[in-house]
Amino acid sequence: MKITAARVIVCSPGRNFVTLLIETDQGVTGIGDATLNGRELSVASYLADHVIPNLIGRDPRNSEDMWQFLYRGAYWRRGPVTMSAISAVDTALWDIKAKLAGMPLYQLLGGKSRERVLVYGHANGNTLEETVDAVGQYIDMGYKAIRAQSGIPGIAKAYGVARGTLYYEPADAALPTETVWDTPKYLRFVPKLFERLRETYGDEPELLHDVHHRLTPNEAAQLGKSLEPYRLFWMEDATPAENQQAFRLIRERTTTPLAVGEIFNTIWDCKELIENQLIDYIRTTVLRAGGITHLRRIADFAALYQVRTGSHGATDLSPVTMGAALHFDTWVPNFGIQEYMRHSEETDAVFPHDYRFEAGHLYCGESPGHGVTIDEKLAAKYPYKPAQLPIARLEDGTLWNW
Ligand code: GCO
Ligand code: MG
Repeated sequence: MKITAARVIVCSPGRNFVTLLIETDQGVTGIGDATLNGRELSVASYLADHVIPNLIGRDPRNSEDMWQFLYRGAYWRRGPVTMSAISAVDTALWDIKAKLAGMPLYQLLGGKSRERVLVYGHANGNTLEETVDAVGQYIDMGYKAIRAQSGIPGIAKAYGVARGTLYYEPADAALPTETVWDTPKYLRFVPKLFERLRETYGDEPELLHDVHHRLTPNEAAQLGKSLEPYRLFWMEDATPAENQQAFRLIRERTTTPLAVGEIFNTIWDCKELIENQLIDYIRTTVLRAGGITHLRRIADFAALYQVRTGSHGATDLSPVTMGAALHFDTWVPNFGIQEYMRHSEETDAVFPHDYRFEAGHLYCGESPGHGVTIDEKLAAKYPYKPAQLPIARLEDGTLWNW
């Protein structure tokens, strides 16, 4: 069996997506997501110029050898561009493998460990009151777990506040929007928000919060401690994680569960965090961390230390990633939760899929493969639009972590 052709499809049905489609001599095709928000064309070129010529003529069933070939064989290892490209190839090959077997992808991983996948949605508002109402709307929609982000008094354009109600789309301009950050204002405000959420909705709903890399380890420890009474499911990306040992400072001072990993791309980025039990949830995804092949290694390693999964699932990860992630989540023994930011109707139409939401959970479909396809004709109607993520600056102009 041979790969006969492959192509990169760049489209923008509401936002930009990069998709790899692989064709074989047996008529079976597979697709993988290669979207890297704000840097899409670099992965498109990596695939088209440097990866696709290597795929033609190779046996698509040897996904492990292909992974090693693209990782070791490139000589230049790791990094978001390389690893997103490898992810797309790997996801497409697992899609093909499962279609050849005539099985949904989760069956090839080891079958079902659960019937349904717990997801969390994104509630947000410009003010504390609006955010409290937004959480109520998510509860009414059936969500059992909700991430709450709010505008902060005195901070213009705080992280995580949407223009729409169902999803948050940060890559909003061809050149980065400038936002302002003020840690003291944030640290004073956030405990008040979660106090009100628990007063209003009681103990039942799981509540999550994303710090989005803004704090120092000591500030993160202070926040974690002040949130302990409100029993968060997790506090996410509390501090940048290039220095994995930074989490030791947070860990030693608070019992608020910690989640990290959406920007990681290999097991090496989270090795110390996991083996020292400095985190509770690892958030690497099929898309960013080398596809099913490598994510499975990360999850198995995490299981040794009772660290559970919590895959990133923002709108910049296409429905292809969501489909593959749901098969992974259905199998992975140490599953924690799955992020679920809904896609726009235009996006859903370009990527027909068989997963569905019901009562706070997502269910992967039963069709062979990962269950997501691409309507190329429709995709062609939405050409690429340059869009970058915002940046953050302190009030004195210092560039901060967005
Ligand atoms: C999340 C994320 C996203 C990212 C986005 C960047 O937890 O969902 O932090 O909202 O900011 O994916 O492209
Ligand atoms: Mg995040």
